[in-house]
Amino acid sequence: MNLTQKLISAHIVKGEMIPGTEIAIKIDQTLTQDSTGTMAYLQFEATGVDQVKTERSVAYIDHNMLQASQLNADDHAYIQSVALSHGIYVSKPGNGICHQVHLERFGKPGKTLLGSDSHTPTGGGIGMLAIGAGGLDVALAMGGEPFYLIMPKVVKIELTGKLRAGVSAKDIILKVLSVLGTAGGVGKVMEYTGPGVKTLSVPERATITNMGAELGATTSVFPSDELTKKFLEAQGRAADYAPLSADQDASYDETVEIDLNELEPLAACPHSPGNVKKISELEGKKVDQICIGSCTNSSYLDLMQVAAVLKGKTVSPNVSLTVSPGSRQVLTMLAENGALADIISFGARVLECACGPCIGNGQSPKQDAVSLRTFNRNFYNRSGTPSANVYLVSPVTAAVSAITGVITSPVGITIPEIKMPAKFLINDNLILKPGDFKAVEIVRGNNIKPFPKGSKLQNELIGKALIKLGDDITTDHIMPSNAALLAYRSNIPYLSDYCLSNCDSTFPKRAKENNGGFIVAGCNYGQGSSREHAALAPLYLKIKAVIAQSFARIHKDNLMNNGIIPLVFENPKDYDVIEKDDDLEMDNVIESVKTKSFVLKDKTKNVSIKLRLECGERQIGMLLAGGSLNAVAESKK
Ligand code: MIC
Ligand code: SF4
Repeated sequence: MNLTQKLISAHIVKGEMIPGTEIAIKIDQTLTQDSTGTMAYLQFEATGVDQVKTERSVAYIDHNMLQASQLNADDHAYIQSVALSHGIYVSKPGNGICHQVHLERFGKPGKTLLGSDSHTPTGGGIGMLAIGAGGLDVALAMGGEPFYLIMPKVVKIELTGKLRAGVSAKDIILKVLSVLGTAGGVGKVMEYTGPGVKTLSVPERATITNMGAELGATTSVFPSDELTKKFLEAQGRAADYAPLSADQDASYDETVEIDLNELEPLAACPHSPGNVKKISELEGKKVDQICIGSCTNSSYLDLMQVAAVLKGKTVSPNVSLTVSPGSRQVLTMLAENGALADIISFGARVLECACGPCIGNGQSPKQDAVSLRTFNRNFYNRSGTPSANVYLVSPVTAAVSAITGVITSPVGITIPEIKMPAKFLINDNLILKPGDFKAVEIVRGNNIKPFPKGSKLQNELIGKALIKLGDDITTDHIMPSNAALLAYRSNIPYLSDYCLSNCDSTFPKRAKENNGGFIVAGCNYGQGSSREHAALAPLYLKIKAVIAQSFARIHKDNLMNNGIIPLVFENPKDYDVIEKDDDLEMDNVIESVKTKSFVLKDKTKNVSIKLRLECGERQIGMLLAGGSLNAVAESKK
């Protein structure tokens, strides 16, 4: 068996490991973060479960850090109180980004992890089966329900050779993205093998598995080996180690070969992580802003390399440089060994250990800026500046470019080798253990509004094509997140007024005037984040179905969890037929869901279009009931 099959077979509770069929797996650990967490815990409370049934569940507070009013602080107080009263650990604000901290303090090779954040696959860097999902799925998993997914195909990514100086793990995943594209991983797990694996440290592996999310992959995974063991020992967690690898004769559905010797520094150009070019093609481009950090690239290793490049130099006069360490462990270690002083002396603006600019929470660059970021996403307007051009690069590329003020290749620059520490600094005083607290009162700020619930499916769906979108619409298009909106993650009525505003600001108003309707889109609809708000806001606006050429996994599940039908064209060319404002109608909907085959009448064009529902058997019941919570409630009757 390959490693993915081994991990799945150790957790499978329903179905068989046949790619394309529905399976259910037991979830050992969960994580939530605050921008999806408030909603996830409201949903968890709705399930009526008293104490979590997982081995370990952790609530991180790392996204909504800007406290421009009481709203975020209120949500944080709710998360802390609801978590502690239900047996969930809390990582307080300032402790770091969920994925970085989970890797450091909680992740265990061989375990399953479900997280309400699309970059949960970071845990694959230590051999976990770590999957991102909507908050509702995570809420159900906390209550002991298995997680349902389509058994993925497994892609072998065979790494040979060794990276040259100046070439980084980030360049490996950018290379994979250039080969497979942003939809190339849908329905697949990326499994890294080959002699190149042992040349990559745990944080480097985690950079790669983290950004596997940008391929649309179910997850990505590395073997758990001697380096994993050393990493866990250095975190004081030797007992959590378990060796894991694929069998010698393991078979795979596809293979991608990457010779690390031949890689060169790369960048993802605006506005997609899949728009990859060589740094050598971009060299000399003037840069206005550089941001180093995010769950992809803010480890001890990353920032030590950055500090080594910046030491004794000065930031280019035209560049604003920010550095956000991934965790307090990283920041404290840099402070203790003097590297932080090198970063500060260089002229960097050191931000707190959090997502920060990665989610548009501050540091929006100036108009038309070129912003170089070590992050994982450069979707349109994610930075908060619509005209900005964001390039995704490795930390060393970012660091050398901060010196020169133009995009610069790090190849040829002497960067001292950074060794992984034999012992990380361990201080868990910002992690609250539920056992230490008794009878916690749940605190609910008045911004927490009831979330919309789906209702039983109607047999006839009538409405307009309210919007016609192209390919690769991201969840940042569907439900934008920025400093102004993040505080409203627990207030869907408010957020829904911004739904799809990155594509057409009149959409929410027209949806309300028309009592809902349909969304029509091209390929890979809903790529990017796990935010359920990208389904809840359309649900609130009475969107009945989304008709697309194809969907991204997490968003499609979120739609179905909330009772919205995701339909694909039987003949992709029919996409061209439907135009905005066409009157659409589907009857016999209940039977159509059961047979997964629909006929859509475009009354304006007077044509019938065949549509297909691609889902598991359980999701049929969910759609009929009007969403996952209704289906679970019905099953308990
Ligand atoms: C992201 O990187 O897009 C986020 C913000 O972390 C999201 C979660 C969210 O929208 O709250 C994700 O990746 O799932
Ligand atoms: Fe936070 Fe950015 Fe990572 Fe999302 S991608 S978890 S916003 S750092």
